[in-house]
Amino acid sequence: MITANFPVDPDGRTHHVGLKRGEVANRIVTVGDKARAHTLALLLDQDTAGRARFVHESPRGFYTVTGTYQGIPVSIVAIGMGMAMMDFFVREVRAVVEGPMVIIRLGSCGTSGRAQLGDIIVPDQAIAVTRNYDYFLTGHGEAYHLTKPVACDVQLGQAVRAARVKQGLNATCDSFYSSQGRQNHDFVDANRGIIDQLKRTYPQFISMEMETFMLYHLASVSAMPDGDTVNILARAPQPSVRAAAAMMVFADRAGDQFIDRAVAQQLETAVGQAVLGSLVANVTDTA
Ligand code: R1P
Ligand code: URA
Repeated sequence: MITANFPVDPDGRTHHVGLKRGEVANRIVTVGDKARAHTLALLLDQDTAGRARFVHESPRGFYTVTGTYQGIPVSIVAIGMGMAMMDFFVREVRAVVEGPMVIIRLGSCGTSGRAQLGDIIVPDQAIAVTRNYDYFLTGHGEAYHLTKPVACDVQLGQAVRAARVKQGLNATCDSFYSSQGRQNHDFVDANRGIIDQLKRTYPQFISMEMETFMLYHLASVSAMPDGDTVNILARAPQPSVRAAAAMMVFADRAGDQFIDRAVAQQLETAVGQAVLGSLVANVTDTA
């Protein structure tokens, strides 16, 4: 029977991500777009000696490749954009994977000036920036709400961080446009001051994108079956999902420049290799 609480089809496939037990590994690299997933899939062990590789696209556009990297099972999952898609992805893969999980997001981001085009940022913390709809209804309060920071998994963050990588606080925004301070004359966005507000509130602010906070947040409240799922202040003593992110700087907002597509593709392969390497090599307590 399909329940309304957590719908899965008769084969056990979750309703949006479309995966069932055995189709997704407990070590995952998640990306935004399918082309990046294809680039990363080329880095996986190739199909010799009949080693099968699983590929699946759900009707909602979640695209999964499962194979091995250096002999260890890994999945690459393209989820699209935004915190809601990250929420679907993390919850639905968690539901069909046994035991501890490690998830690294390989994404792109903009920077307000503390980094340069083509830099890699591994944010040790992330906040969410959300539009305050009441401000646009009433004119009262702030137009955007900034949360407190949530941290990545320390060990995993260190593993992903290589010599050239920058760190800092990432702002995960609920829009590419309004809450990232892009000016658009078609809408009232009240966002001229948002980047300065971020810099003032969080001096370590370095990057803006649209998913990482949700990944860190869900990891921070994930619990092993015997963990404390009730007292959120106590936090799950042993999170069942450990998370980090590596983000390529595609937009320099201070210099108003966007990365060249060819440069971005080279970057994706290099960062992909580093991320897959840390996913399989440096994380000790994952099956
Ligand atoms: C916007 O262009 C998209 O790029 C960033 C943002 O978070 C948003 O999803 O990440 P990805 O490159 O991973 O999609
Ligand atoms: N992704 C974002 O969300 N913002 C940028 O400026 C670049 C990539």
